[in-house]
Amino acid sequence: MSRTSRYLALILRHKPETAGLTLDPKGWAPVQDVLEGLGKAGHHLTLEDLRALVAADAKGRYAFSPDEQRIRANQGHSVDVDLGLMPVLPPQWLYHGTIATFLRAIRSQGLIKGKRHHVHLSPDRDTAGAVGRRRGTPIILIVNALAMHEAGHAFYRSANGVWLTDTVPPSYIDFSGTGENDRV
Ligand code: HQG
Repeated sequence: MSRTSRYLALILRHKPETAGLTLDPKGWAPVQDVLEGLGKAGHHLTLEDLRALVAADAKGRYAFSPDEQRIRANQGHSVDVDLGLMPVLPPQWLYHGTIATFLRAIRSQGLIKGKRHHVHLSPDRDTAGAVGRRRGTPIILIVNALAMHEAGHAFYRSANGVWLTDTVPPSYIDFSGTGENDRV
């Protein structure tokens, strides 16, 4: 993730005010204002540059409105926005990449969303591994998403394929790949 992309994530997800931006209720900001905000922070981009950054982002973090007048982050916000995602049927299994330090708390509380709007789940092990690796040696938890759905938990999928849900109670988590079962 480049410094510019990191700054864009900061202003579109967490602190729009640092770039003088206001997000609308669905998280959109005017492209012109975003370019100005980036420029003031030393990231001088043309519209073409921004288009290229959005297209090249490995995780599809950003999206333009169809008329290209506005831009938003596809997920990951801590500011209060409503992305307007519709609940969708999840696959049987989803994956969550984390690290050993958090296992004890996850065993008792389940997965919680913390500052983000949702718990983030991955569609496959490799992606979950990459998410966990941001913090250390990854540990992959398997979530019985279909059973959660059947029990009434809503699942959403962001524009970049990340699965989102409110919370994952411990009873739906398979900890068997963590090596922890031997110790409890
Ligand atoms: C852990 C990146 C203690 C959780 C990635 C994680 C993802 C708990 C951390 C996206 C816990 C939260 C999201 C509990 C969960 N007790 N720790 N009860 N429940 N945790 O960054 O899922 O680059 O908010 O395991 O690729 O790591 O931002 O969530 O380690 O898609 O686009 O608390 O962020 O995408 O960390 O990552 P995060 P995450 P971007």
